[in-house]
Amino acid sequence: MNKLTVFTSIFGLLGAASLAVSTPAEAAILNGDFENSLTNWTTVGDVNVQTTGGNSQALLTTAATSDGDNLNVSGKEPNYVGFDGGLEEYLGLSLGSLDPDANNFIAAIEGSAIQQTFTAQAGDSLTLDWNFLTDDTQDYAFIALAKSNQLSTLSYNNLTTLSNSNGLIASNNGFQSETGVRQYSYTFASAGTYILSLGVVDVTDVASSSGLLVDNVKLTPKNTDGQKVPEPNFILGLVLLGAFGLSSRQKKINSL
Ligand SMILES: [Ca+2]
Ligand SMILES: [Ca+2]
Ligand SMILES: [Ca+2]
Repeated sequence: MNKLTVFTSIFGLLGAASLAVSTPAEAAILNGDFENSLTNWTTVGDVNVQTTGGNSQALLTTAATSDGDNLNVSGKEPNYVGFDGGLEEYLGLSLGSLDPDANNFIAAIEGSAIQQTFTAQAGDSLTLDWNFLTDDTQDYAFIALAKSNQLSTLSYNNLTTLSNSNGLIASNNGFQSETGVRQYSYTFASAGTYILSLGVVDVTDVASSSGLLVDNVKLTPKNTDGQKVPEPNFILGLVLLGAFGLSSRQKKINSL
């Protein structure tokens, strides 16, 4: 190995190390397990944290206290949908994007949501646990996920709707029925700043409420394969060891 090869190897490794240092080891979805209440989340409408067995989850509902609906969990009313200043505008969605079929008068009327902005790299995976709770047949919950500059282009068909009228079971969460806990997963095709919104809406009328439980929202970096990404200091340590190893070998070669 000549000197040029040694230097090329060292600088190649240092280049890799500086890349690793500039990429955060942990992705930036904060308080995705809601163990710190609703910190780091923007909330609209009726949202609170429900804690059972030492575990906290976000609970969103369409229940308005003004309708005498005792399923309300925060004392705040759900926001109306489909008008300026309503739920869609708060979330950055365009008016009408939450209506399943406005031409046939199947429109979202009022609802609640949570939102958080974060940065993802290509190949990162977003996962979260959700449970749709309902006393109705047309209400639904949704996930809206888009790059921050593309959020307003989402339509109803781009939303992930969280409801399953064929698979509902009896609920122990204050509502008649629920889907049970299910997991949502999405792998990002490109890096960027993304906005994640989760919400629940009344459809057609404001009666018979629905709710959404959310927990364990997290971003997993692409190169973990189930293992933790090495800390930057550890990577730098490997590079320095490699560099020392090479330079001592170079001395030996020079002394021959
Ligand atoms: Ca939790
Ligand atoms: Ca309803
Ligand atoms: Ca309602």
